[in-house]
Amino acid sequence: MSALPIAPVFDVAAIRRDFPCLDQQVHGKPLVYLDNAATLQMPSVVLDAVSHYHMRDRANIHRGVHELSQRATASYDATRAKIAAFLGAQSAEECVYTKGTTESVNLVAWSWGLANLRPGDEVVITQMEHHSNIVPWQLVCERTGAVLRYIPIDKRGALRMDVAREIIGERTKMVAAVHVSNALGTINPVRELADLAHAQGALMLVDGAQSSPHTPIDVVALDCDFFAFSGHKLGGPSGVGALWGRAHLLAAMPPWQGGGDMIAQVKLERSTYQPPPLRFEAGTPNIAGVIGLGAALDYLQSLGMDRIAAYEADLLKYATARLSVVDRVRPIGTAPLKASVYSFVVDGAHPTDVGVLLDSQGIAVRTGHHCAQPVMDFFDLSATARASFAFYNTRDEVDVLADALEKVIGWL
Ligand code: C6P
Repeated sequence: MSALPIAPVFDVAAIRRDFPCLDQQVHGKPLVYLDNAATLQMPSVVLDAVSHYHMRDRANIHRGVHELSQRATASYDATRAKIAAFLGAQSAEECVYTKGTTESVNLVAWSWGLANLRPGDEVVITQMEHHSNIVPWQLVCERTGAVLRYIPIDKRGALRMDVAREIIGERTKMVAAVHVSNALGTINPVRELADLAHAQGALMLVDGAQSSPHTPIDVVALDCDFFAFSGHKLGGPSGVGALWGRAHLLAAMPPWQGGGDMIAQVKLERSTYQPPPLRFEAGTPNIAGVIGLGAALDYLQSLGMDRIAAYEADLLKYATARLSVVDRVRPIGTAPLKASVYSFVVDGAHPTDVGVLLDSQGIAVRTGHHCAQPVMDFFDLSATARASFAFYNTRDEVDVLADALEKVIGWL
């Protein structure tokens, strides 16, 4: 349940006032922040929740009988139910606090993967994964003798589902796929992948780092087994996120890190462990981060994820039309289903130069390989420039970007 009432209309001007960082000049120009796929700006309610913890409730959690620890524990624990509601999960106990998507994938790879993968088993990922959904599987496959396979993409940056149907077979034990590509914006048919995985008795992990900020998530409808996301991409603090997993799968998984809070009893000879989610949460966590994440989820729910999705879909459509007519601009990633990301190259110019010159105009975009080097290899590029949109961006800002691009391209 959201702590804030749902906004009756999607009032972008009012929403922008909730984000203090947006209201500034950069290099003498009004900031146009279009690097939301890297990190979303933080609404005041999150800043307030984090600072309230530090100013009034700062204490360790699950460890103190004193008032401050009780208050901190209550706020910290409350985020779990908010995550469950945000993801459409059946139980808060299925939601494990992590450092973010990267740690969530690593948790599954190192805990479930080491315990379950055998030589000859196959883990299937896609060619458009972020490195955080490639490297953990490479590491665990090396140790277990399992084989890592990938589903290729086509020239538009869409998944080759015809190949997916051939690759996902009786040896497959895990399918791990990104829901929305950070480098291309492609929305993947993860429900279809989950059906293919389950038909073979395999599990399905969804990297939701880029879908969770832009679309309503329902893990039951997606029928996945694990779902990973990051707090900072949702307007929460960095260094915090979550892994959702089906209760019976989490219950069967061994700990992957040991320390305080995850144990039932410790003897010098051996230890016993808490049930999930605590089993996977060793050590003093990012308490303020988890509290801030709870406030961020409340904030997004108050805007309405379906409204956010509809608004951003319109903005991306506008941006695609507006930017695609700028001379020498070539979009990278033109799949039929996309969210929030416009990656592009300027023919004859390096993306870094484009990024630096746009910055001189007050416009923040990301340039580079976006931690998705296999995508760059596929398109025979070393980098792209990427404008990524959020619910507080406007068509006016898209126009500013398009006009600035025309200007800087003239300089290059
Ligand atoms: N993408 C981007 O600019 P962490 O770092 O754990 O919060 O998120 C990792 C991650 C995983 N999957 C996807 C699809 C992602 O986009 C990201 C983070 C940022 O695109 C930083 S590289």
